[in-house]
Amino acid sequence: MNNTLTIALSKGRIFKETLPLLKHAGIEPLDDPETSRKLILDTNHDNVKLVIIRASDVPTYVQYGAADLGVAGKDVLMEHGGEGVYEPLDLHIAKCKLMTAGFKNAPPVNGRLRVATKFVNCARRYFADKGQQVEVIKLYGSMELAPIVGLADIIVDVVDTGNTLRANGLEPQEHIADISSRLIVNKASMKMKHEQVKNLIDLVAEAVAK
Ligand code: PRT
Ligand code: MG
Repeated sequence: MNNTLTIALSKGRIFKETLPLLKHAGIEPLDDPETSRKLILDTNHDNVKLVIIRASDVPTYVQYGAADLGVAGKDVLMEHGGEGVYEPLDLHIAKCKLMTAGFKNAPPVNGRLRVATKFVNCARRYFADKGQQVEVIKLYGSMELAPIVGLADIIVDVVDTGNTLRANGLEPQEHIADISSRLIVNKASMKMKHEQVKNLIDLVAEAVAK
């Protein structure tokens, strides 16, 4: 094991909202991922690197130890299952809700409800717990389109303001979970790099509490 700490982050809201927390911990990237094409960003510490990847890939990188730590939405973590990672800290950033959504006053569905989502595991679990038989259809984006074109009756997606849903004639319906981003840690890194990892968690926790 080396003494480099690798932190996996996604571009966009998670990167933006994590930056001040890392700054409080004394870590500042030397490049901006929004303008740089680099996938590995150096920081002001020789032994701290940031890897910039898709939001849904963050738990996988941390699970396999390709990154020691990461920041991921609870939606992404629930979908991944959380194997091989600890989740020591709720960062209270990138908050939203995982919800079902559909047309207002939609007529009742004959037969199995068709649910389009990228959160297939979350959706299956949610409807199974309710004892409702559904057909889950995996999509990778633009879920709002599915009910409009008749691909599905409803969708499961993360919702913040609900503006995207409303702009497409849909409304948020059932609340599945409150979502925020979490700091996650590879289980082996937590043991092998305990001092470094613990120190970082403590500093980030301090920044969250401020
Ligand atoms: O974009 P990509 O496919 O690479 O991945 P991603 O969409 O998962 O990444 P990103 O960066 O968009 O989201 C990262 C995390 O931010 C998610 O996993 C959530 O935990 C969290 N988050 C918080 C959100 C939102 N708020 C949010 N509003 N993720 C997505 N959205 C979407 C929403 O689905 C809608 O399409 O943003 C759009 C605007 O939302 P409204 O409700 O305000 O209109
Ligand atoms: Mg996105």
